[in-house]
Amino acid sequence: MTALTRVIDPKGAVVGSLPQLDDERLVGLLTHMLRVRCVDQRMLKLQRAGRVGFVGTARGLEAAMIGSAAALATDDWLWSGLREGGAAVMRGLPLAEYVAQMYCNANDTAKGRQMCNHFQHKGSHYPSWSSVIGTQIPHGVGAAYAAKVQGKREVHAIYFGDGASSSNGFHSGMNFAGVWKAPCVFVLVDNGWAISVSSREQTAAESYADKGLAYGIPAREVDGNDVLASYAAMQSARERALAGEGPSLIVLKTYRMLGHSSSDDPSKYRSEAEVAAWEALDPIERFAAFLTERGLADAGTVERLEAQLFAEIDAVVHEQEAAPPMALKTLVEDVYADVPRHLRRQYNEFLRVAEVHGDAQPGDGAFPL
Ligand SMILES: Cc1ncc(C[n+]2csc(CCOP(=O)(O)OP(=O)(O)O)c2C)c(N)n1
Ligand SMILES: [Mg+2]
Repeated sequence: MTALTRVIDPKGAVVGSLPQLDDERLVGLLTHMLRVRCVDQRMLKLQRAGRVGFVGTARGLEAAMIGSAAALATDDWLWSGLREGGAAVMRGLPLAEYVAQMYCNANDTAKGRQMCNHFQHKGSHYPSWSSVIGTQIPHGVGAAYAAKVQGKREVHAIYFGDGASSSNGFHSGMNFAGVWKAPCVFVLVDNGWAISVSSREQTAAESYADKGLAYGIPAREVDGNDVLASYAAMQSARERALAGEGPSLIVLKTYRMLGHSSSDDPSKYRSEAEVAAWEALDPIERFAAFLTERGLADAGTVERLEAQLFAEIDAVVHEQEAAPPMALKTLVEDVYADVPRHLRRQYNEFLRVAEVHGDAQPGDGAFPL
């Protein structure tokens, strides 16, 4: 068992050792966290209006994701669980590609082959999400081990949820990583829930950090609503991996404020009092209080930043709503050099159906709602 590590307390007062970050980077962390929140708000609104199909938000998880990912270097890799799209944006995934993926339009780099809200970005070492829980864990470990064999100086940060810590992928990935001393960091985002299963009922272990013991992997529990503690935890785990000492497990304790996804009603399985208790621990308000205390923010900073971010996001949404749908022919591309006869037949049938019923239509760019 480990004690919860903190750098700033819920009121924003310094209670631990501050990581070395200059003022610009500190304010940058606030902006990145706010961008995650604003993008989520917009996407949820679009989903409710029937413009995009599905959204899973990260409200409440902004510090865990942004703080930990900010300590990664450009050459490092980030393997996402279900909610780290905002970290990918911070690391270089263009917002336009993010939104295009939500619409699965012609600019979607996954070519409409993923469910929406499942991002990928080659340029920033961000492999495509898998909705199949825990499968990214052995994939990330394998890639980390390959990097080690090839003598590359890079770390693979593998994110997953409390629920995913019960998956086969977690156990096999942790075991291989421990034995091979793979240069990876396991980031277990304990956000309180795995859909309707409470994280307290997910395991009989006293702490998720205990799960590292069986695999010889050092683990610590960190206050995931503390962006600086999340940063510091990744920074030291990364250094350990680069020094050849092997993987670490970081447990970021936080809370998923909204439903599991846009298809979920969390009021069916959790109390308003529980949600309210976590609302009071909001990671953005807490970090804004810290910045204010240091003279890096004032009472209007969050509001001003939000206005800028919504303007940025809305411009991108306009542009992507107006983009055409993915071309039908992409259905049969990329796998075979020459499209085989059975696929050609199916494709021709699609063309016939599209001719009779019409192809998918582009949006009319009429955002905001
Ligand atoms: C192998 C597998 N089993 C079940 C599911 C259904 N499922 C989707 S999300 C989820 C819970 C995931 O919880 P957690 O790992 O805590 O991630 P969170 O959603 O909290 O970020 C489940 C069971 C799935 N997608 N894949
Ligand atoms: Mg969870």
